[in-house]
Amino acid sequence: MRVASFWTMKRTKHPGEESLEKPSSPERRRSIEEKVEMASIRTIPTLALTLLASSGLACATAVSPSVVHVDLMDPSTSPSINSMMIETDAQNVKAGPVVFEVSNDSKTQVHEVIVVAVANPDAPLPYDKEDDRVKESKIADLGEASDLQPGEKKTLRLTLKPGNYELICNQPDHYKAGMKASLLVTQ
Ligand SMILES: [Cu+2]
Repeated sequence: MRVASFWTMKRTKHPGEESLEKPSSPERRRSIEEKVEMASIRTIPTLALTLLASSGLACATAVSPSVVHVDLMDPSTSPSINSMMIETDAQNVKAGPVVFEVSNDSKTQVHEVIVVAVANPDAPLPYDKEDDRVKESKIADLGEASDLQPGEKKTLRLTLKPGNYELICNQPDHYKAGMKASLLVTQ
């Protein structure tokens, strides 16, 4: 079976090898059979390597993280932006490892990003009006890239379960000013 399939492959790969295509005498046939046998012996290690390589690839695919780029912006970033905001390039990702590549694109302000698990994506987070910040003790803070200076970049690696999440900046007044973005993590 394996010999036959190798034979087909060999013929397909080398249509120019006419001597292998039309066996004309018993002697010739025998010599071809020997060649095929030798070829199949050489094929076995190759086959094993191929299987190893493909199973390795499958493993790598299974654990490769989702990447979300997060841009923290405000009017100093560009004249076209008229409020503070968080922009992401993915609104939903698969459950598992997630890498947040966070970039503070402001030219003047410190920003940050906190990943918060939320039960209801439409409900506002508990807010401390005196501090002008989300109450961090009352939220499910899963991780953060805190206090990025203007132009600074940070990487945040998390493993997320399916559910709703919110990305917020909790510098004073920034959440209220609009620095939030939703993220849905699916099965
Ligand atoms: Cu901010």
